[in-house]
Order: sequence, then C-alpha cells, then structure tokens
Amino acid sequence: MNKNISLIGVPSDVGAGHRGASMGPEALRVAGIARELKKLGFNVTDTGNLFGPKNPERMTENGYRHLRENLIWCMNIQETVFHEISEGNFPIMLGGDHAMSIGSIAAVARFCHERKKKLCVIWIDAHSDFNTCVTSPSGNIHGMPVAVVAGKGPKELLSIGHAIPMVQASDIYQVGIRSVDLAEKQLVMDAGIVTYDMRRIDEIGMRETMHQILEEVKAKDAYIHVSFDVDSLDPTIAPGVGTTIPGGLTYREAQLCMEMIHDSQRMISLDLMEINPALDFQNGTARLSVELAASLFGRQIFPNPQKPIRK
Ligand SMILES: [Mn+2]
Repeated sequence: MNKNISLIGVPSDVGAGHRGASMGPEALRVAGIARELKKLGFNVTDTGNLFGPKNPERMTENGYRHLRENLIWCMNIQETVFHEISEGNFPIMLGGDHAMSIGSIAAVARFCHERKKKLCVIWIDAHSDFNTCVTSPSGNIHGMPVAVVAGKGPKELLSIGHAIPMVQASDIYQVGIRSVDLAEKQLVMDAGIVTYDMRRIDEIGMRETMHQILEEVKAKDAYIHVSFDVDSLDPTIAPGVGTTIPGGLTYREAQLCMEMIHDSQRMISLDLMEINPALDFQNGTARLSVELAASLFGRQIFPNPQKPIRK
C-alpha cells in the first residue's frame, strides 16, 4: 500500500439540503485523522482546504440546486486529487457533502484510464445517490453523484470526467443502502449498479457481502476507490449527518467492511463524506469516522493472527 497520504479538506455543503457538512474537514482533523494514520506508519501531509464558492442558499433552478457552485468545487477537487495521486500520493478527501465525490472520482478514473487500469468504486451509503433532475424531489446534487459518475446528469458535471461514463455502472458496488426514491430505484436497476442493501446484508452478513464484492474486483484486477458516506452507519452511533435513516450499519459491520477492503490491497483513494458537526454530539461522528479510516489503513485488533476464513 502507498505509504504517503495526502489529506485534502473540502469544506462544501453546496450540494446538501442542510448546512453544516462544510465543517466536516475540521471535525475530522480535531478527531485526529492525521495522528491515527501516522500511528499506522504512514507519512501524512495535510494539504489544507480547497477553496470554492460559499453556500448561496438558493432555490432549485431547472431541477438543480447550486449547479454552478457544485461544478466549481468539483473542478477544483478533480485538479487537486489528480495532482496528488499522479505524484504518487494516496488522496483522502475530507468532506464536505457527497456531491464532491464527482470531483474525486473524476480524478481517480482519469488516473486509472491513463495507466490502463480498471477502477471499481465501493460506495458505502444509506442512499443510492442516483437521482437525476427529473427524479430528485429536492434538486440537491449530493443525491446525484453516482448517476453523474455512471454517465447520467447535467453536461457541466459530466464534462469533469475523462470520458462519459467516468466509471461503468457495473463497476460500482453499493453497500448499506436503505433509502431510495421511487423513480430513482428504477434508474439504479436499469443502470446495473451492484447493490447490497440492508436486507441483503442482514441475510448474508457483512463478511459474505464484502467477500463477493472483493472477489469480483479481484477478477477484474481493478483498483478500488472507497466513497464513504457516514450516513451509512446507524444513527444511534453516527448522529452527526444531514440525513439520518434508521436501520444502518453497526460499528462492527462497518469495521469489518473496512478491514476486508484493506486486506484486498487494492484501494488507491478515499472520500470521508457528510460529517455534519452542527448535528453531532461532542464530535463523536468524526471520531467514529477516524476509527473506521484506521481500519481501512490496516489497524487490526491482532496483527493478522489467523488466516482469513474461506469457504
Ligand atoms: Mn451519499
């Protein structure tokens, strides 16, 4: 695994319905993200925060809220993440609302395209984030990034990528889903996104879920980008998010998910998104996110004492 990590703060909430995710990067820093990753032996550089438009709190226009502001943020993110990953660093985006992942995935997809490597995205979220301006009830762009990445969305956002789509829908794996708008559901199924919703996780367990995903990724010999929306976690353990949905991932389910992604040794980039300190209690949601990030970067209860269980 790449030993040089670059933290990239993205203090945006222009894509979200509630204000406050713009304070997420600082909450993650206060919770010790750099310190914990350094403990695991990584060289961590905090590149500071990117600049972008302030939240104008406008109404929806032509099906989108703040399209121009989202576009500027995502273009800046694309440029910086592409620079960092091309320099040989592992980019971690400290979000910020989830629309910003359009920028980071555009960058990582471009990087993989140039190196003739396949990219798979593991999208851990309560929501499918696959709305369009037609299906979205709110016009908030943080409900649309997966659709944009998979080639459906406004031409301005699509143009950030090296190609349309940036990532094939069949290379996007969703974990933790439990809230999908009715019309959005049809789009997700038509697109062919691989969805592990909460019922499927209940039935087969997180170990089998991640085993199936990672075996497919291995068969494709792909790199992995992890886009982690903290609202995938159960609200009882992660209340500091804009859109809490009951019935989410438990602490151990989330941690096992991260541990198994780490063991695959295929992850090249990460988004930590939608932490909203305005809705949190004593920064607990950011601290939990740091714990999970540590698991993604190899923190283990014991230093790999047993071989992983295989069927
Ligand atoms: Mn999301």
